Amino acid sequence: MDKKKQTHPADEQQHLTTNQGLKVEHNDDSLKAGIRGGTLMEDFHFREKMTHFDHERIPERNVHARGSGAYGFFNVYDDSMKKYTKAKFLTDPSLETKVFVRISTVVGFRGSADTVRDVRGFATKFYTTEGNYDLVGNNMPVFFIQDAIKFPDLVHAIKPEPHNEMPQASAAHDNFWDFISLMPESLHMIMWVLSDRALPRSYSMMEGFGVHTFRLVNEEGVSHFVKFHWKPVNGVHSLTWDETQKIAGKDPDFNRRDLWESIEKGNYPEFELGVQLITEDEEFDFDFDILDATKIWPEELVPVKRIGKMTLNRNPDNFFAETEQVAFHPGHVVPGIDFSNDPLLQGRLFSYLDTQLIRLGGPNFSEIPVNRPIAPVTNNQRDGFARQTINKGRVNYSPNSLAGGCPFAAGADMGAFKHYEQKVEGHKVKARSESFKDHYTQAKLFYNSMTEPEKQHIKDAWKFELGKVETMHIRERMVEHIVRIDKEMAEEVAIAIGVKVPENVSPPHKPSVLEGKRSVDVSPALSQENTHTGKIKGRKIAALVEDGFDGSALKELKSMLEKEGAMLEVISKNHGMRSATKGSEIKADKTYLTTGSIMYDAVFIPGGKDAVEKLKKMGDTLHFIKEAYKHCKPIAAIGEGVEVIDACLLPELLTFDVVSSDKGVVTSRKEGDGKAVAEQFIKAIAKHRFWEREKLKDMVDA
Ligand code: HDE
Repeated sequence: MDKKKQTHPADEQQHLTTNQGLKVEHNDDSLKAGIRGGTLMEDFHFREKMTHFDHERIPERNVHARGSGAYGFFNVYDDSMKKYTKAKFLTDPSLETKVFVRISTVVGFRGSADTVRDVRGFATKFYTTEGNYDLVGNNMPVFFIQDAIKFPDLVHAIKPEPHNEMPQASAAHDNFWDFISLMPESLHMIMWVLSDRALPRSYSMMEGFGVHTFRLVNEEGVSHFVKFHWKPVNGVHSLTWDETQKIAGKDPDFNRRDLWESIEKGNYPEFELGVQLITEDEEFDFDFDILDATKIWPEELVPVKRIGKMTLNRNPDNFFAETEQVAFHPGHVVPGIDFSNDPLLQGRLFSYLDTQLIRLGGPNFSEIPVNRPIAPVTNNQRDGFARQTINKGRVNYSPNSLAGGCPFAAGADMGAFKHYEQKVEGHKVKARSESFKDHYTQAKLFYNSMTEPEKQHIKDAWKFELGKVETMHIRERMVEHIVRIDKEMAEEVAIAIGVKVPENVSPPHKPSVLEGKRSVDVSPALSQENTHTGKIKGRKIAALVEDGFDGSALKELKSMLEKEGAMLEVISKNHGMRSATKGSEIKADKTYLTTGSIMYDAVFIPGGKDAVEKLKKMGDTLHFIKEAYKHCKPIAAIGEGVEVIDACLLPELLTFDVVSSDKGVVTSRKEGDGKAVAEQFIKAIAKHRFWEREKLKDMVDA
């Protein structure tokens, strides 16, 4: 007789059950002794439900607590990397390697806002056929400190102060700048953190860096030093400081939502993987130590070779199960990738495994679905909290004869990982190499490589950060460091924070071992303005619409934007359908109450006499346009729509029928110019910001 097939509850109707699979009859009242009586211990359903709830929270990550995740895939372009590495996923173009990426802020708690000034973590788990490889990087190529032993101090200093737990997700407080003022090795990283790189417009619009020097090792056992890069296909784009603060209130999930929505809409974020490679012989050729994580290898000295592309194309199904429980570790490597002696990296190799034990409750976190490798796992490790694998057989030790010696260690020729045999010699010392003691050259290099607007943003960021420091001698010590980077910057900052620029600041120390080595004074690759690709994929454009708008102009623009992977949202006073004079009616996506200009990259105002008469008189509309203008964003209008821009009385702006993207305001009163306006508007959106307007910002009341 056939046995009844056992099915999983999820395959049947969705009955409510206990964790034992027992169907539950009543979920709204606990079991009581009489209708007004006490609750009975016997109510196992109540106790199970409540106990589970009581244990729902796990410790958030000490750093990088707030993150967003996505699945995707990686393809290497060709087999040219065979010369450098035996890692299959980097050399076999026929392989498509599944990935999970988690992008995070560093300082804020798990519920903090996305758009704070901070480094972004950029961690990628490659599920390769040879085991999981984790590239646990950041969106900045250097780090604050040179030796891992200072990490607990750095993190204590930057996190909220321990006596009152303030401020949240911000470095702008005394403890942090006290620490930094005494740690000049951090100054290069500080320049990055004060730059626009710390305010990404979108997770698809930032670079990623492995930061440390790693090794690639080929089939012959020859090693090259390598630095890893992620280059966003969308280019690098940032928010302005004013926008970030307003967005933190209006939509604290701004970057997370943007990532989620782009993937749902099929505008998949894409990043090219790049490598900088040098031979072992070149190790001492540069005016920095390649083991020092506070230094970049300027791309003009060591070019980035783009070797493959990652596409993020699937959102996780469950935030906790996947994004929260994912466990990265720089020590998760595959054959062909190895470590350097960078003392920061060496410390990380200890910390990441250690932290997962407390965060995920024991040693079996690699069995959680998001962490599970696709390569088979066979070893003698057993038991521990929440063990999932049901190991069979009696043998759990090695060597053994009872299981025929299995599982046995494979040779490197059978795909096993073999540590690179580096010769080491030296005294056991707690000390730092002299070659690590140049703390200013690359901070200066970064600053000198910025455009004028980028420099101004850095100066403004100093003013904000140090302006929040209450202890005057910390402000003064910081200004002394800034003098060694750029005198003019120090003078401007000093005035703003009310201190004097000290006389006779000692010049920066340059270790003699680094003198006369390969160097550059300017690195154009450091300016994000040089990363723009002319594409508008992932950008969001607002259209301001009321009843009686010109539907045909809006429709034309919408379809042109969508073809380029951008998104148009209709904003109106109220939700519901807006009637059109020409073309078809359209649904309002958002109202002035539920959104704001800060959430968009550009603004469009279609014509239509009735609509424009209303828009011109609406304070919210005028504020929207003025604020977009102040944030240097493209604005376009066609037909009567131009009158709404005129009504804003924007400084130094006279709208003519000049259909040009030069100034970022694209207008024409001629209805027939719809296509030309749209084309120029798209060009302006690609440029993103028209920084020359920044000098007018005090004249715009928004
Ligand atoms: Fe991390 N870091 N880190 N870090 N880090 C963690 O690991 C640590 C450093 C980075 O999305 C922790 O699982 C030490 C550099 C990312 O889950 C912890 C040092 C870089 C993430 C830890 C560093 C990073 C982390 C906290 C100095 C860029 C988030 C939770 C030696 C190359 C990964 C966890 C995710 C997370 C330790 C410095 C990137 C405590 C000791 C440099 C992207 O283990």
